[in-house]
Amino acid sequence: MFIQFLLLLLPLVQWCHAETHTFNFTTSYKNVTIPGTNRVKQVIAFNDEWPLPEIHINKGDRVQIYLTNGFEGIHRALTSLHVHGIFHNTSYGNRLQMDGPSMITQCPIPPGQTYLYNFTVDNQVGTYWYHAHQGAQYGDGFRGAFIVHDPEIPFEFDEEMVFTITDLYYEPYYDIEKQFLSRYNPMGNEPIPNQFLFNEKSWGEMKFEVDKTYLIRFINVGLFVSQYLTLEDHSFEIVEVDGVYVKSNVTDVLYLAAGQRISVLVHSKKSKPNKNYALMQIADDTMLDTIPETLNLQITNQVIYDYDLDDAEPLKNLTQETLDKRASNDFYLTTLHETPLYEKYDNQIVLDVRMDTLGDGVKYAFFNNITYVPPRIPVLTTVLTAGKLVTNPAIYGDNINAFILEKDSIVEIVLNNYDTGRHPFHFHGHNFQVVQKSPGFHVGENFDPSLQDKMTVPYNESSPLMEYPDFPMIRDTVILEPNGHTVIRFKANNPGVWFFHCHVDWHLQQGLAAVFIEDPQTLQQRETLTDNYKEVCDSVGMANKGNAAGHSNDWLNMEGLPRQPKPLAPGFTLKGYIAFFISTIVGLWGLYSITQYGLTEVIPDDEVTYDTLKKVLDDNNIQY
Ligand SMILES: *[C@@H]1O[C@H](CO)[C@@H](O)[C@H](O)[C@H]1NC(C)=O
Ligand SMILES: *[C@@H]1O[C@H](CO)[C@@H](O)[C@H](O)[C@H]1NC(C)=O
Ligand SMILES: *[C@@H]1O[C@H](CO)[C@@H](O)[C@H](O)[C@H]1NC(C)=O
Ligand SMILES: *[C@@H]1O[C@H](CO)[C@@H](O)[C@H](O)[C@H]1NC(C)=O
Ligand SMILES: *[C@@H]1O[C@H](CO)[C@@H](O)[C@H](O)[C@H]1NC(C)=O
Ligand SMILES: *[C@@H]1O[C@H](CO)[C@@H](O)[C@H](O)[C@H]1NC(C)=O
Ligand SMILES: *[C@@H]1O[C@H](CO)[C@@H](O)[C@H](O)[C@H]1NC(C)=O
Ligand SMILES: *[C@@H]1O[C@H](CO)[C@@H](O)[C@H](O)[C@H]1NC(C)=O
Ligand SMILES: [Cu+2]
Repeated sequence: MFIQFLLLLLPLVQWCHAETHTFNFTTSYKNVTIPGTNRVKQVIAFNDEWPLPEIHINKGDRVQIYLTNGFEGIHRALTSLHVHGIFHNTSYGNRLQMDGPSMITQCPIPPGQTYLYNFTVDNQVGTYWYHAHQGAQYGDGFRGAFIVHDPEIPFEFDEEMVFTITDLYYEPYYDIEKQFLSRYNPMGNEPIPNQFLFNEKSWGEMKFEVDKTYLIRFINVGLFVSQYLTLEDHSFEIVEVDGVYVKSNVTDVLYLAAGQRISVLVHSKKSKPNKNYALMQIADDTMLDTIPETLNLQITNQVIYDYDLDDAEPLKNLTQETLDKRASNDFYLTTLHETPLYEKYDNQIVLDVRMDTLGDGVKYAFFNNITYVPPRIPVLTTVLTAGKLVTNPAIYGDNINAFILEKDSIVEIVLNNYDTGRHPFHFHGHNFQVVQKSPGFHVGENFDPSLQDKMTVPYNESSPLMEYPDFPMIRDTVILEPNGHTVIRFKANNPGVWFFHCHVDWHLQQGLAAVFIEDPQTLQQRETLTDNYKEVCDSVGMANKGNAAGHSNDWLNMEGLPRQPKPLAPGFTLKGYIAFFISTIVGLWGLYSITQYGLTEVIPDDEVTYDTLKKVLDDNNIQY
């Protein structure tokens, strides 16, 4: 009896130890000189400071972030904040409206408004990060590490370090976005970064002492490009991936796609070495359509044993091919706690990934031929105000790839890539088992888009490419390789409205996203919209009730719902033809050169005439 009483008390005792961390962040634009260069870039600061702070909490703690939109000037941008990888599990009293993706779980925050992100981190530990979830905004530096410390961390080390890696664009994100999603970029060429950073600097260093074990957490906070890491004459022992402990795996090359995290143990030299070492950081150049001469793909970071010794020289033998071969493959990692494979699924959802040009000449990205177009009001508002209609897919419209999941069902998502690009897919509110992950196919070959379907190897359930692992890898961001497939499984045990999207932010802007509406009936019982939520929606003129189009009188009325553009017409009009013809040439030339030559400024946005385009091309010596 007494023991039982003590046991009852136990959670309370733990609760008493939980801390609350409160932050007051006001966004603003700020021009900073990128350390190590003389480049000035406009970044997004919090309270006038950049880089943004690392957030460190303990498991079970509460976090309260007051985010005030302080953007001023011409670009009074909207904003929102998402902590990547946190589950916001409502069974612990959390609320979904703290997740952050704009138009999914909240209205975007306009200048002058404050939104409170108030949540606890239950049953999760490890390496996470926070970033803006509004357009490509986080690319301008609205990002930082979010570490959840584990009082019972299952390995020993002497010291801990956190490092971010990222790509960087010098132009403000809103300008690049506009150039990217334009008919003057009909090939959909992703913008080429200007630079790569280590911990938001042009290069970094870490100080090592002899005979120590370091826990090093790496986070790719980039918009686009995956990167390799390798440390001269030391090896990495992988112990955590995306907040999940794994059985120690020793490797000398890591590969991190945008959004992914890997923590490693590194054992320093037993006795004092007579040199310092290079921690090389190498961009995955297969993701870049053009590689400008000015772009440095390799950064030499320093591991310093002794400041009196010379800096380490860059390593010379790092070709993409050798790195690719040596990098650890997450599919073959095993979780420390050996969570068994979900052997069967209740619900299989096949998502075919394609890229194609629509009638407005812009290149979009699709799941099953539907490109995500944000609804009129946040999906969460629809879920919480729809009453019994909540399980009727029609109220979510036909342009967000909405899927309704039943409570506690086992869901399998099959991703087939009918595209030549690498796509790191991220799921909000969950991590998932990676049960199949094919290699890329026909990588590097000259690719004929009309053969896309033939060159793709979609998942064939009757003859899977690899054995299903007994204890599959579990993570929250997984790569889908060029023309290959990836299959993931999870249990629908987290009622919510969860965004599923490519973490190459350019592809998200092109519409590569779906929305999983999980056990919405339970969500309706547990959650109501806070006054703060409704206030923010009021201030941007969005209804606090209704279907995807914002109607609550007739829930099936989709009038005014934003929709994807019509397909390219089979026959072009003369004017359209000339515009398309020339813009394709400009497209082949690449977004890089459009930016370089400032073409977007001289090409008028709406009325495109042959003469204006011809003049632009002639003026810039572009052959056509
Ligand atoms: C946070 O900012 C608000 C409004 O600017 C202010 O009233 C409040 O005192 C601040 N709180 C803290 C903890 O700094
Ligand atoms: C940063 O510099 C650019 C270019 O000079 C300028 O247009 C912009 O307004 C500046 N931003 C801030 C916040 O000062
Ligand atoms: C955050 O949420 C908790 C639990 O609902 C609540 O007790 C607390 O007052 C909230 N914090 C603020 C500042 O509203
Ligand atoms: C590069 O060369 C060094 C020294 O020969 C070797 O230890 C290392 O494994 C090589 N790295 C790669 C990625 O091939
Ligand atoms: C380590 O990872 C590699 C793949 O990168 C895999 O082949 C190997 O089995 C793993 N070893 C352990 C002990 O997990
Ligand atoms: C999508 O479009 C492709 C190419 O036009 C076509 O082959 C395929 O059947 C379509 N898929 C669906 C699910 O409609
Ligand atoms: C899938 O695999 C089975 C068994 O090997 C085979 O019979 C079938 O033709 C395959 N399906 C496709 C679409 O390739
Ligand atoms: C949410 O919490 C419930 C109750 O503890 C648990 O069964 C479920 O696994 C949790 N979901 C996630 C995604 O952690
Ligand atoms: Cu992608």
